Amino acid sequence: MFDKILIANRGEIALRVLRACKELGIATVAVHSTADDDAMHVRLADESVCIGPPPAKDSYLNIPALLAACEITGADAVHPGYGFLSENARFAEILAEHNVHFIGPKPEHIRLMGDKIEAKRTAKRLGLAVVPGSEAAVASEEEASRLAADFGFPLLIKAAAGGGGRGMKVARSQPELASALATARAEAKAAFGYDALYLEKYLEAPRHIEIQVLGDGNGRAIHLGERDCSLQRRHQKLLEEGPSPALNAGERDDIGEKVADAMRSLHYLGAGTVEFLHQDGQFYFIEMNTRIQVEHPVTEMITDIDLVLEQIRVAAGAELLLEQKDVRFHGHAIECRINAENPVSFRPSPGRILHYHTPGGLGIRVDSAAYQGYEIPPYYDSLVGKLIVHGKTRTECLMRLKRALDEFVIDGIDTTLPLFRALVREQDIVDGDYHIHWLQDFLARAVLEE
Ligand code: MV4
Repeated sequence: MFDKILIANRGEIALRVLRACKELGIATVAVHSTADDDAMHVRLADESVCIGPPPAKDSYLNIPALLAACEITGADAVHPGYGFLSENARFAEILAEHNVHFIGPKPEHIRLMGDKIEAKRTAKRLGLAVVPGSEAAVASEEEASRLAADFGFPLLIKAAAGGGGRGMKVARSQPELASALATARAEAKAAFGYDALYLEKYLEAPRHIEIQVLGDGNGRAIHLGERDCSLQRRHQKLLEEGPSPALNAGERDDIGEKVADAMRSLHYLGAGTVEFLHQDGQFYFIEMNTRIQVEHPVTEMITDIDLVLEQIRVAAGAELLLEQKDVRFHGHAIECRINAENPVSFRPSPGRILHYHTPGGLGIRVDSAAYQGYEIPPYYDSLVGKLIVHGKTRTECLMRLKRALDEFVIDGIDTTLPLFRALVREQDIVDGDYHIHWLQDFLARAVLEE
């Protein structure tokens, strides 16, 4: 096992990793920018190293500074959390070259899934259904037109380097195709410096359902069920839940086993999330994330498996002791991402938290690095904390969630708490009847009703 882990992140996920390390008896190193001198992850770690000025590119993304911090402290492993360097294959390789373990997948798998065309090709080869579309990069307008004749409109043009919704364009008819292709290519080039594009049949109103996996790199892999992450605004998830209201136990086992099999064939190492669109009872693979995700607590609450602890164990070379039959699903969990944003305009609202009171009681978990008097810096994402609620049934979970949202106090800044209080009272949410465009439609309606 590792002796000392450096956590190359900040905020609630840095705390989450720290907690797993403490329970394993592993020493911890926090790194921080000068904007995070007063951050909770710095206070709770055994040691801390300042790695640069506030902009992330100079601190949390600064590989030489992180290497120096490993060297100074003698850390033998790095946990990257999510975001920042978590899906940077080169970072994982550089750490290995310096005899520091990366707590995450093999670099080859990070790289493979980073190219969405390669990821899709791999998923298909491993037996997962993909959205009908081009099997390689689309080179020209003529080729796109030929594919359109095969698949029909509407079509979605995606960037190979994209993901998370960046650089996508819908084409609803032949006359729209050329300009959609040109715009997508220019945007991909500008955003990623890589303009390879691919094309898919556009699904009008699917759900976003993702499967959590764990592998030990030697052919053992399990799935931990799904999370329904359809409630998003501009590709930012707001509320996630598991199990998905759209699946029954048979469908869950079926897709889960297919995904676990694929991960066994790959010899996947670490935690991962395989993303699907789900429409009319069918699953279509779209992408895979090779990191721990923000919404991982939903899965932890319904399986009682500590995903970060398992990540650390398998990264240290331990074999996966959990077998699929050991994974038991119980009850229902919902996570709300509480952001420091205006709940109507979604404008970021950094600043000092004057009053802070978190809800408690049975089935309530709050993952946050916030505290009374803490000043949220303007440089990073606006997540203040995650409220995760568990119940024996979805109904019980929603009752507890309503109650917990009413208890939560964060004063001094704007937060998205009022939005969640409204959301959980919407009939469609109560019924679990929503898709990836539901939230945008709701927000448009809510403004009209004001
Ligand atoms: C799609 C799609 C419809 N059809 N692909 C957006 C993020 C990226 N991960 C994939 N995305 C989509 N891909 C096909 N063929 C619709 C979306 C999409 C979406 C997906 C998941 C969650 C929210 C979304 C919001 C808008 C569009």
